[in-house]
Parts: sequence; C-alpha cells; structure tokens
Amino acid sequence: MYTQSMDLPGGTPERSAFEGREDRTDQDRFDAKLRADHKIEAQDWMPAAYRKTLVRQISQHAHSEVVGMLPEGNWVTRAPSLKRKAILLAKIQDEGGHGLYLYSAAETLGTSREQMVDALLSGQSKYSSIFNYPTPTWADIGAIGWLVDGAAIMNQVPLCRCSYGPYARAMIRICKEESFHQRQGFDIMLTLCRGTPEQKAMAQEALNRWWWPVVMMFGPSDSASIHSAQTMQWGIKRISNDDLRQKFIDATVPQIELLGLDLPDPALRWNAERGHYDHGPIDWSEFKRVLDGDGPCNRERIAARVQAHEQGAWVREAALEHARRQRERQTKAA
Ligand code: FAQ
Repeated sequence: MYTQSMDLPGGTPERSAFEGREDRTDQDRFDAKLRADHKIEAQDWMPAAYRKTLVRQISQHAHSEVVGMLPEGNWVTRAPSLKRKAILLAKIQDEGGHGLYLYSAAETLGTSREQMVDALLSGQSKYSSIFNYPTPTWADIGAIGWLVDGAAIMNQVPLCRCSYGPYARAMIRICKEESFHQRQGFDIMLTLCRGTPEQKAMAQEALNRWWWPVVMMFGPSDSASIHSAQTMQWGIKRISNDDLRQKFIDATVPQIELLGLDLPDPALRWNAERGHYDHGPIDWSEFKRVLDGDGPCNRERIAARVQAHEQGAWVREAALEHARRQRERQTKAA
C-alpha cells in the first residue's frame, strides 16, 4: 500500500517531470520537488539526513501508538458496561493498527521493524511522553480519548501534508480513526459530567491530571526545539510545536466549558488582542524528567513491552517457519 508507486513502470509522472533535465543533481531534483509541494517517494533520491529524520520521527510515532495501548488496556476488564468495553477494545486495536502502518511507512526508508523495535526496547528510541502517566479511574480513559487523541489529531492533520508520501498517506487514515477516538473520549466525559456529583468530580480530577502532560505532548517550545527549523524546511513538519499547542488550547477551552468543568489552569484567559487563550507557565523540568525515563510509569511501560516481545517470540518463530515451509512447497511444485 505504501509503496504502490514503486511498481509503476518508468516511475510516477511526478518523477519524470523532475528528472527531465540532465544537468540537475539529485539534490536539485529533491529541492525542486519540495518547492513544488510534490511528494518524495521511497524510491526517490533523498539526503541521508532527511531519511534519518524521517526514520526517527516515524518510528517514535509508531512506538507511541503501541505503548499508547497500555494505559487504556489497563481498563478493558473494568469498563463500566459491555458497550464501553467493546468501544474501548476497538479503539485500542485501532492504535495497534496505527503502529503497524507507521512501522511499514518507516520500513520503506530501509530500516527494519526489528531494528526499530530493538531501539524502543533498549531505550534508544523515544515514544510520546504522554503515555508515561497512569490511569487510576475510568475518567482517565475519557480524558485520554478527548485530550490525548484530540492533541494527536491537532498534530497529525498537518502531517497528512508531509513531504514524504508513505508517511502522509498513513496519516490520512490514522486521522480519521483518531477523530472517532476523540469523540468517544468526549462522550465518556459528557456522561460523567451529567452523572452524579461523584462522577463529575472524577471527570474534573482526570482533566486536572491530564491537562499539563497533554499541553507538553506537543514538544518543547519553538525556541528549544532542535529539529523544527530543518523539518519545517523539508516540509515534514508544517506547523510549529507552539502554534499547534495554541491551536489545541483554543479548541479545547470551549469544550471544557461545555462540559461544565473548571479550567485546569487558573491563568487560562481569552486574550482579545491576540485572538487566543493565554495560559500559565509550562513546567519543562517535568517534561525533561519524563523524557529522561523518570516519569510516573516509564519503567512499567518498557517492562510491559519487553515482556510482550519475549512472550511473542514463539509467534514470530512460527510465522517465519510457516513462511519457510510455504516457500519450500512452492519451489518443489515449480
Ligand atoms: N514525547 O526538536 P523537537 C498518539 C523529543 S500518537 C517524547 O521539537 P520534533 C495516538 C523529540 O523526539 C503521539 N519526546 O522534535 C494515541 C526530540 O528528541 P530526539 C505521538 C518528545 O521531532 C492516542 C526532542 O524532544 N505523536 O497520541 C516529545 O521536531 C491515544 C526535541 O524535540 C507523534 O509522534 C514528546 N511529547 O518534534 C495512541 C507525532 N516532544 O528525537 C494511543 C509525530 C518532543 O532528538 C492512545 N511526531 N520530543 O531524541 C511529531 O510531530 C514530532 O516528532 C514531535 C516532536 C512534535 C513529537
């Protein structure tokens, strides 16, 4: 699916348009494609640093989807009704699917799934800070869908226009599914807010717990973001960390008000001059601590992935053996 254009004889029309001039270097053709807002495809020449950056970002994104299944998985057996359990199971399965599309998109760049998974399990590769927080109540599941998926959509819609074709195409389907996830989370919150005072208090506590980690999820401020300038120049990132964070806050405050919950940051205030909400200072030392492996659940999350990987070894071995036998049978039959 991600590399369809590799199968076209003579390459894509886009490719030939940019390859007509003999005197152009690979770099010139790459730059011209970016300027014309054409997609870079897996078979195209690309600078080594562009490839490396994409593998870093896409694999981190894939790991986030897979590790992101854990906080919600914690509630599958305790969802308050059969309907909520079925919806939660479907959502978690979607996140696993997103991880698979993204690993496939990253594999088109020449890095194997094994290499990427090893980098996650050995702690060399990051995953989103947000999944290092616990889910002590059912309201946390509502808050994850509403806020975490809401933030993910804000960040990922611009990635549908990313310059690397396989990543951009994977993001289109992922965004559609995240949109359903966001609504189911808001629906959980709405039900709790219209329920008993205890249920509404549970929703408020979950909002207070998740607000700052979600605000941090967009990454360091623009002045501290080491990759943004280059990734924006390459058309990987289209909107900066701070601008996305602001868009998310502006979209979410009216939703908090609609739920009838208190704002989780006393400094949140509409600034008519700027046309945006102002917010309080972000505790970047907490963000750094979580990235450095010392968040509330970092160790638990990696331990759960290592255990799942070890326990799944027999499945990988069986699948490889099955494929080997099939090849053997086909060779004999030929
Ligand atoms: N967590 O220079 P920048 C989801 C790292 S999917 C951990 O600004 P960049 C779905 C960054 O990697 C959520 N690390 O970097 C779901 C870099 O470190 P490095 C994931 C972070 O790449 C919902 C360093 O800081 N989404 O939620 C974080 O330009 C519910 C410097 O930062 C994506 O991955 C962080 N929050 O911008 C699943 C989207 N922020 O690599 C289950 C794609 C920054 O040099 C349940 N990724 N860092 O060691 C992106 O858009 C970008 O990579 C950013 C970071 C915006 C995350």
